[in-house]
Amino acid sequence: MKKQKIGVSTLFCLGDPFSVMIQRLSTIKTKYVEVVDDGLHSLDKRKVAVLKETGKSFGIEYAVHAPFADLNIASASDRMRRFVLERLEKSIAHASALEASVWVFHPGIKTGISMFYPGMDWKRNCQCIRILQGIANEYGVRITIENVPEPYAFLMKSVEDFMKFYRETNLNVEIALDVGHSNLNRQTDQFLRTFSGKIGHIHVSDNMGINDQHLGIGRGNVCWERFAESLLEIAYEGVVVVESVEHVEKSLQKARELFH
Ligand SMILES: [Mn+2]
Repeated sequence: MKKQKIGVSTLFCLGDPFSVMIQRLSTIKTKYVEVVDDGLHSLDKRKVAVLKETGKSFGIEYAVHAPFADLNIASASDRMRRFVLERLEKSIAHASALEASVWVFHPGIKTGISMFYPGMDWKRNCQCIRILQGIANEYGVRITIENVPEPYAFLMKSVEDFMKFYRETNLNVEIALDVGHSNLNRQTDQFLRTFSGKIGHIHVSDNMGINDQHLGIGRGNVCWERFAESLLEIAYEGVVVVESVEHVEKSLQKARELFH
């Protein structure tokens, strides 16, 4: 059995300057890092160069998490959606420059006027995903779409949402299964059963089943032993990225014990 690759997301230090995050990467013992392309760490040419240098020195492989603050691929405004796609294309280009093994992005979210135009936001969400898939193909980047958390008005949170997506589009974009998020709608097992061959990336963090707390592994009510067993059953071969914002080193250690 191949040993599962364990990584860490830079989400835990998104509040720190980019230079501090780079320092943390050199001390944290992991060879796989998912860079959050947002906030103080929003990528540009200089930051990509620093990451590449750091990657070379420490033998780190990267994933990139798309920017998500204020970016809605299902926006009701054409101009806003154009801007969002432009921003996301930049992120894909940076992921390509970093030779990232995967680019993770969020689906769209309903707006204050969605109720007046039933189905429009869903249509725009799917159109934008199609465009992103096309852009990513040009850059040679593999993309995965993340199941996002309750109680927000996101368009793709549940197994049913993803089934609808695959039924109505002929896209085979893989899923970035976020186990913290699927713990909130109690669908972790169902996600694994329904989409066993379509899961291309995994985020792990813990919570008490009510809020998306991004706790350390084992500090919430996720049944990690069962999840680890399920990964073996579906012969998952992607990376497991720790997305906790506390007890990060301990979580990495736990993940290494769990997923092997
Ligand atoms: Mn996530």
